[in-house]
Parts: sequence; structure tokens; C-alpha cells
Amino acid sequence: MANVFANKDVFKDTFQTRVEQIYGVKFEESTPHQRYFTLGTLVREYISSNWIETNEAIVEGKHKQVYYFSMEFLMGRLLTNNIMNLGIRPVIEEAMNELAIDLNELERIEADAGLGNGGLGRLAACFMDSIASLGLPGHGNGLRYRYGFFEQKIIDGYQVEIPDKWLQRGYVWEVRKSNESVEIPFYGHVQIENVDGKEVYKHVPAEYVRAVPYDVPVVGDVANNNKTVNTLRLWSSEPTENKYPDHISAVEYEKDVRNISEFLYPDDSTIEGKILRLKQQYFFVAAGVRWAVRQHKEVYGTLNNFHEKNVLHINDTHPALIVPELMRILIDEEGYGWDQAWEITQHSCAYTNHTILAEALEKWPVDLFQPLLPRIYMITEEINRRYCLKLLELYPNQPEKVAELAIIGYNQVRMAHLAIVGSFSINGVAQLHTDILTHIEMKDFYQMYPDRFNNKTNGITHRRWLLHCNPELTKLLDKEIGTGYHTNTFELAKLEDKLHDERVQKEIMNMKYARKQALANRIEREQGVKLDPNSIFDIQVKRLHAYKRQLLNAMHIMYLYNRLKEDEQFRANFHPQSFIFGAKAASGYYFAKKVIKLINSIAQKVNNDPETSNLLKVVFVENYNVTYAELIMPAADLSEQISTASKEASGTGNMKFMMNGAMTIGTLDGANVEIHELVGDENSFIFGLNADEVNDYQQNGGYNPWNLYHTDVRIRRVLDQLVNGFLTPDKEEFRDIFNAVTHNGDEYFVLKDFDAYVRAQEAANQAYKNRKKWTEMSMINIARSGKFSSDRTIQEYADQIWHLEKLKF
Ligand code: GPQ
Repeated sequence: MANVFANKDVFKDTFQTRVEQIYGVKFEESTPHQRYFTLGTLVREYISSNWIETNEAIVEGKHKQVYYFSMEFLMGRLLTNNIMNLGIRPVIEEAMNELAIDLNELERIEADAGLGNGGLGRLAACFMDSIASLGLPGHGNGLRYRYGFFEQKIIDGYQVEIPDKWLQRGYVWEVRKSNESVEIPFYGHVQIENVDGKEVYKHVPAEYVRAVPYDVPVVGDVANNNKTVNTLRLWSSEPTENKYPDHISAVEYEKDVRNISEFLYPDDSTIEGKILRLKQQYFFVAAGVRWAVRQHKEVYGTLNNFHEKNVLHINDTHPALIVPELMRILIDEEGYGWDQAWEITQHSCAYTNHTILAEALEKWPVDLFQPLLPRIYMITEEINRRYCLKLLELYPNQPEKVAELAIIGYNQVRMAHLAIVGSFSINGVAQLHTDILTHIEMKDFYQMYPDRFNNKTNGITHRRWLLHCNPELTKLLDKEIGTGYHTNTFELAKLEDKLHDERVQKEIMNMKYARKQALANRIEREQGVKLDPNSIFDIQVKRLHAYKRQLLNAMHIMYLYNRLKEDEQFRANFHPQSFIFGAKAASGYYFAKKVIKLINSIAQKVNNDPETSNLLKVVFVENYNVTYAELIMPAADLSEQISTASKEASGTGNMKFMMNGAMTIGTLDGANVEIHELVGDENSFIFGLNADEVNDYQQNGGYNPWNLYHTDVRIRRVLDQLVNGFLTPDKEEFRDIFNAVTHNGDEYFVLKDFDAYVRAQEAANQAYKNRKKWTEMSMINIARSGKFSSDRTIQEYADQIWHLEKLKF
């Protein structure tokens, strides 16, 4: 096919013709949506040849591949990403200009694909981009939820959730591959047959669900002659004629079946043991494993070398059923004996842990698991039995230890234990997190399998989080340090040579001002609050969770407000500061929703007080998502990373902010530790308890927050204001927040870290007044952020875990 993007004239002609052909309207009368969809279609068609070539190159080169299994892929929009990675943006831009079409407007039409909750889902999306951009063969495997992460509205200060109908107008990037559908069995029983004197197990399911794949191309950056287009395969559940249970009607069956890929579970902090979620997990795991197995057999005709040519990556415990599922295929369908099947399985699987929070560790009640997946349960039991025999050797006469470490215990299947036992590699997502895993949370496993554990500090794709979202900074960097950093972010270090160059400093200041203005414009347009780009933009955007301590931020603002109202001198020395929040709370998470209401109540009070409104502004942005983040990340001066030390496994927003020149105000938690190592005390504002201190307190039953309430007048004042009608007429509105940090022991050390946080905030506010110095600090942060490109992370996965080689075309 002729290259329609070869030059602007060819593209212009084709584009207009195709709009008319597809929609049967004159080009001049076509709608922006029709134009967007046609442009997307042309780009997808253009991608096809490289997509085919990539798949051929994998087969011909007999390349090893990774399948990244994840319940979440928070992709955001893809048009800009794709045309930038393909290097065709200039041609399109020029043509659109001549047609008097605003390309940005077309880009804004695309729905934000929000098939994930937060960090874990966005990490998977960044990884997809880096795998393809490094020319590595690797595919995503997930669920095609009909409704993604809910849309958030704020009404009267409260969060209201609205279904996210992202597919309503069609999704231009996906290709339905019905011919590659597979049938996934559920329920029923296991039958034992005698074949040639050998016992053979067979699952006799009561129902099947059809899994239909929708493939989305993952386009790598074409730099360095890279043509890689990998596949993100998302499975949709549909009814099958094959077999459905006799006791329900066809209508009910159809409804049940469609439910499996209907909704993303909107809670990533507490795991709900719901059968639908287990169904989702087995559904996309079983479909994905069949995909990998079928592809492998087509090339090699045997599964003997499956583990030499494939890695099945388990993104958190959600896809851990890969382990018994692959065992089932090898044993029941391919006739392998247990030991060889185990050898292949255990050498195929790798697992990443993303949290140490106990409430987020998945455990499935046996009563729920066994009826749904009888054969998988049986295999899991056998894996457990053999593993417990080993445990018994290690811990003779310690049955309680064996019970504690078993895969099945107290009538629950522990998914983390299953993933650890079944994988050749287990990694944490930042050095501190991995240290906590190996020394505390998974200490016994680490002793058993020291060689399996390793660290892979997270990263973010600089293509989206710098080149795409911050055109001003990109242009400036291109001019000052060349474009080498586009493919090797360590070259950002060159910016340090210009640290004291006043012209460059000025340009950095202008860049920041422009990005702040752009964010301020949207906030004013949508929410009616006017922010001054000369004020400090202090931003906390992430999921709302107690451990992330948005409450600490909010309490500090209340303290600031009090102080500004009554301390003349403080007031005179204070640089205006704008506090911006963005966060979604899980629908059933009562405390998190209260904190949203609190922030909005503070905003009401503070923004409408003429005495302070020039100094202090508070905004809670509505519906924070990937697309909004692209506007927010470049606009920050201060990046709030204030989780209770030890609780945030890594964080990735911290990296996006840093790469765009924000200073971190944060605890020594997750990857903040590594940011701090790179920039030092002079270029970050670190405060509060460290992970060891938090741990020590926790070992000793916590601390007594009442002592702080009674001895720190600032804390007492703010807490009293929560319950005395200061913010809302209803004095009970925030009673439970008051209780959480007092009567209930302040689990997340909000009061304990309050004083340190106030001092760090003061230091930041004062530092900002010296704009020249601040700009140098900002430049140091940009210059040293190269490590946090997910290209670095993925290269480490590829070299040290997956053992992948770059594709040759
Ligand atoms: N994370 Cl277990 C999620 O976003 N969802 C989850 O279910 C779990 C972890 C986050 C984690 O909280 C962050 O600290 C990490 O940066 C992120 O995963 C990616 O590793």
C-alpha cells in the first residue's frame, strides 16, 4: 500500500477522500468526530505492515517473547502517542494547518482508555510503550472492560461516580479477532479416567464462556530503525453455543457471561473476595495462556522448550492462576508428567509485587474457588502439597510455620504464595520496597529462594511524560542539549552544564510559567477558580488512600490559613501558594470520600476569604485521569509525595513531576528514596519518619496521638476545627476523620509527621522566593531524572529477568 503519510499533499487528498467514503458526507460538512475517526483509521492502517512484520520477525528469528499479564492497562489516549512514535506528526500537522483543522481538537476527541485504577495500570501502559520502543518482542494480555474506571463528578463537595462509557462511539485502535476466540470452562466437576493404566484427570465443565480477543497495536518509537509494533490483547466475554448450564435460561446465561468483562473493579487498596473478580482473573489468564501456547506450538510443534521461548509475567497477584493453568494444559492436554510440567511452568513465570499492604494481598476462600475452578483447585492443592513437604523439611516440628507459609491455609488460597512458589523471578518496584519484601514481609520466602528475588525500580515513559506533554521543555532541551535524550534519557544530564546560564534559566522559568498558565486556564474554565501562575503550584495527584495522606496536606492548609489570618509577619514573608489536588476514591471507601469532602470544604472557605485569597488557593480538580495528568505534571513547582514511609511501594507520579522540573516534598518512601539519592537534601524537601521508625512504632503497637493533640496547639486547633462547625454547619461531617487520627490511633502517623511537614513546607515556600536558585534546583531535578525512564526499567527486565533480545527486521 502506498504510504499516505509520505508527504502532506498525498495525506491531505487521502484524508479528505476517506472521510467522504467512510461517512458519505462532503468533507466540508464532516464533523470533528468523523475526522478524528478517519485519521485514526488511516494511522491504524499505516501501522499494519509493521505489525505484520513484527510478528514475522518474531517467528523467523525464533525470538523469545514476554506476555505481560495484567488486569489493568491505563492507556489514556493513543493518537498523539502513535503519530509521535511513528514520526508522522509533522506531516499531519502541516496538512491539517492547510485544511484549517485544529489537530489538537481532533486529538481531544479520543476517549481516555481508563482500563486501570492508578499506578499499577499506568505502569503497565508505560511498559508497553518502552518494550515496543526498545524493539523487544512483548505483548500485553488483559481484559476489555466495557466500562473503564468511573468518571468522577464533584457535587456539593462530594464525589459522584458515573459509568465510563469509553467504547460508546467505537474504539478506532482495536481489531476484533473472532477467529482467535477461545472457550473458557467454568464450574462442573473433575472426572478421573483410566487411560492405558494411567490415571488421567479431566475437567467436565458446566459452562463455557467465549473469550474474544480485541488487539490494539502498541507502536514503538521508530527511532534507530525500529519498526516494532507489539500487541495489546484485550479479551471480551461473550456467550457460546458450546455449552451453558441447564438450570438457567439463555437470557440469564448471556447476562452472566457479559458481566465478566463489564466492569473494572474500582478499588485497588482492599481486595473484595467477589466471585466475579475471580472469574475475571481466570477468564483472561486462561485465554492468554492458550494464546501463548498456541503460538508456541505453531512454531516449535512442542511445549518442551516453552520456557526457553516465553515468559508469562504476573503483574501483581491478580494473574497468579497462570501457574496452575499452565500446569493443567501441560498435564491434562499435553500429557506431561508432573515434574516436567512443573519445570516448564516454574521457569516460564515471573512475578512483580506492588504492595506490602496486608489488606491488598489477595486471598480466595476455598469455598468460592473450588466450585468455580475444580481442576485448577485440584492442581493448586497438589502444588501446595509438594511445596509443604519441602517446608516440613526446612521447618521440622514447626507445623504452625508450615501453615503460615503454605499456599492454601485456613481455607484460603493465598495468591502471593502461589505466585512466589510458581515463579523463577520475584521483584519489588523500588529498592526500599524490595528491601522490605526480602527483610520483613517475605523474609521466609527470601531465605528459601534468595536467587529469585530482585529489584526493578519503576519508570515512566518519557515519550508521553516529557516529549508529548511538555512541548515547551522539549523544545528548550532540543536546542540546549540536542535530541539524544529522546532515546537515552541519561543525556538529560547535559542540562547541568547550563545550570548557571541565565538565558537558559530564564527559558526554564518561561516554560514553567506557560505550563502553569495552561493548567490554570482549564481550572478556571471548568471550575471557576482563578489561579495565579506566579504562585507556587503545589500538587498532589494520585488515588485517594489513607496511606498516601492527602489528609496531612489538607491539615497543613488549614494550619496555614489560621496562621496567615493572625500572624502579620508570617503573612508578609509568605509567597502565595496554590494547592491542587486530584484523586478518585473507591466507591465504597468511606474515609477516602470524607477526605474529598474535606478538601472541597477547605477550598470553599479559603478561596472565598478576601483576606487570604491572594495568598492561598485550594482546588480539587474533577475527574483526574491520564489525560488530565498530561496537563498537570508539567505545571507543578512542588510534587507532594507524602505517604507514610514504607507504605508506598514506589510511586510513579513522583518521577513524572521530577522529569518536568518539580521539586519533591516527601517522605523517604518508595522511589522517593532514589530521587533523594540523586538530587540530595539541597534539591528536595524530605521530612518525617523513615520506614524503620514507622516499623518500630508498629511493632510496639503504635503511638499515642493524644499527646500531640494536647501539646501541639496547631494540631489541636486544626482538629477542633474539623468538629466545631468551622468548615461546615454540620459538626458531624468530619467527626470520623477526627476520630481516625485520635481515638483510633492515627494508623498512618499524620499527627506524628505534622510538625516535620510544616517545617518542610516552610522551607519550600521560602526557597521559592529566590527564583534563580529555585530554577537551578528545578534544572537539577530534570537533569538527574534520566534513571526514571521506563526504558531503563524495561532494559533491566529484558536483561535480567526476561532475557529478551532486540528484534531484527
Ligand atoms: N499499586 Cl498492589 C496500584 O496502583 N494498585 C495496586 O493494586 C497495587 C499497587 C501501585 C503502588 O501503590 C505504587 O506505589 C506503585 O508505584 C505502582 O503500583 C506501580 O508499581
